[in-house]
Amino acid sequence: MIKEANYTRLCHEKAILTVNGQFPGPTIFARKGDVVVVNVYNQGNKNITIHWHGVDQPRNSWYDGPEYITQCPIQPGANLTYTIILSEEEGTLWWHAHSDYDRTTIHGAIVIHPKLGTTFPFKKPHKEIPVILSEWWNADVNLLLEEARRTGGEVSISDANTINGQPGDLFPCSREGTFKASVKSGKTYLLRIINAGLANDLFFGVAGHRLTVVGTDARYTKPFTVDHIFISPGQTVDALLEADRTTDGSSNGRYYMVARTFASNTNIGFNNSTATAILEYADARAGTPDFRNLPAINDLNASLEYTALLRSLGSNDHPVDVPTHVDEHMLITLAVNVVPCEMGNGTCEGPERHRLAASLNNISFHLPSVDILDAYYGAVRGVYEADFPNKPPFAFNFTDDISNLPTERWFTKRGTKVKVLEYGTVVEVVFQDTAILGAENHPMHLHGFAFYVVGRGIGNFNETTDPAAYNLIDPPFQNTVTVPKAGWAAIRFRAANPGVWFMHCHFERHSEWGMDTVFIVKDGKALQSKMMRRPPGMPRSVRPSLPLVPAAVSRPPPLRPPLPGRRQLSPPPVGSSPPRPSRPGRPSPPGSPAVTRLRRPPPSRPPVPSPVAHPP
Ligand SMILES: [Cu+2]
Repeated sequence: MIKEANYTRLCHEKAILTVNGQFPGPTIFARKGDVVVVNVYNQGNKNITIHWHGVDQPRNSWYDGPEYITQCPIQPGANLTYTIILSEEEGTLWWHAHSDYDRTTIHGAIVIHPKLGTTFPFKKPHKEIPVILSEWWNADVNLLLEEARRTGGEVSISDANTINGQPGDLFPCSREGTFKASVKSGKTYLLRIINAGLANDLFFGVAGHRLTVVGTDARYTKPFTVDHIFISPGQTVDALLEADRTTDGSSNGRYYMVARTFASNTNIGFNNSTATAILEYADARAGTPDFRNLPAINDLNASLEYTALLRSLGSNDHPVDVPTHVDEHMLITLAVNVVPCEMGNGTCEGPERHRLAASLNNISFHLPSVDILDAYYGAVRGVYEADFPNKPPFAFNFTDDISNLPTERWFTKRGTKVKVLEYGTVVEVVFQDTAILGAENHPMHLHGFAFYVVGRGIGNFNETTDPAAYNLIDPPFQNTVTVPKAGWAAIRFRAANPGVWFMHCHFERHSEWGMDTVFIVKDGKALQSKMMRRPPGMPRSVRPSLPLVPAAVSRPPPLRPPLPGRRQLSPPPVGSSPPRPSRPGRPSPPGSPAVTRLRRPPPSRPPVPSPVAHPP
């Protein structure tokens, strides 16, 4: 049941959208191979969809969830029964809203235990501890989003990182609610860690204890032991914690669990707060918990060193099957961009007063007004174009210093372009970050598949030399890969799941701006390689057809020559959107002068100079 409920965090009460009144939402417990049926009743005040993150949903993209990709939204008062087909996944996944910024509060864990008669490939833990990492905004985040869609500027950063919905006792008014996990000395615990946040890569660790990572994204890994983990939005980590401490002279038997942002681009706004929870031994004394120091806020090496440790387990029960032959090579550039401001040149709140955007291969994805799956299934023309390119339109030094990139590179174009694959095609995608408006990590998430992350590097991908260093033996199998700042990551998957599958950056603002595309995998010949038939009761379109770009701004304005010393002054972007008119069925919240509710004003940018003001 989607409904509003009042929650108080940081001394501030507000109504948030919840599932069954709970925040974070309820956990779905299942076993490998189960089929889970979930009835979603929308008693909220806006359109909504739910996505089962990391569930491959074989042949069943009908119930995958992303709004206007595989379904139209569930309107207020309506309901939809999702069928969630688990197959190879075992470990921790999660579910979340896939409409607007609703996943801020509408999310929860999916815990997939081994099949009956099988067990974990490690010592059975005494208990399991959920660790859902996320963010809290004091303001209504969908109002902030609406404002950003209007202005073309940023969405304000959150007010706190959270652990299981709580900022922890380093924040005001937060002592009482701080999440506590009780442990007994001598026992082993399985932490099921999820990064459900919208904007922040995170480091996470537990004072006085190390963590032995045994899984990620519902696939087992070779175990490795670390002081802290690194986790991007969309990812999960399963880690064992040995409760091997006792209360002694120096410790109260209380230990902080600590989560803090890794900011890959410190030129943009980011949340640098530290969320805490407390691990408490049965014989704990009152007093301050021990603290765990995490890597510095911008410690790129710490994030890379952690990620390099991830390896698939590769046992008899959990074998590795990396495709060694590739049918289709794709190089996809990731960029934060601008598009012309439709309100009049120079009046938006993005860099140089353009509208913020983002792109894959310089196409900024435009959500259609009916879902792509329905259009594909019903052979409806005009909803999408099947010409998403296998490489970027321009070759340039993608990761060059931002000040060396000409201003023309800032601009992108909107389009609803998808990539169509024959059933069974082996695809290699190399994601290449660009420095266009600031290099940054990007957690790229693919629906419908997990993929092997066969390579990763800093700088520009070299198709001649880099593949030689690929790991084709035991690469990690994930559904969300962290593409490193000013670097690249290579993934491989076999397109043996027919349907329509979204692929997007799991930084919400980047996805909102258009860092998305869609794979359509065609049916194969055998019955078991064809999509299931359209189930009854899918929601109908509620949105009028929208022009791709308002006619008045179908051409970009003339570009100004680069201004020496200017681009460094313009903070590269954070937060906002292509202009999507507000949707029918989503009533404007009453009394909501969103602009006055921004926690901080957008960074001031110098006015756009007139041509005569250019230096010679
Ligand atoms: Cu991104």
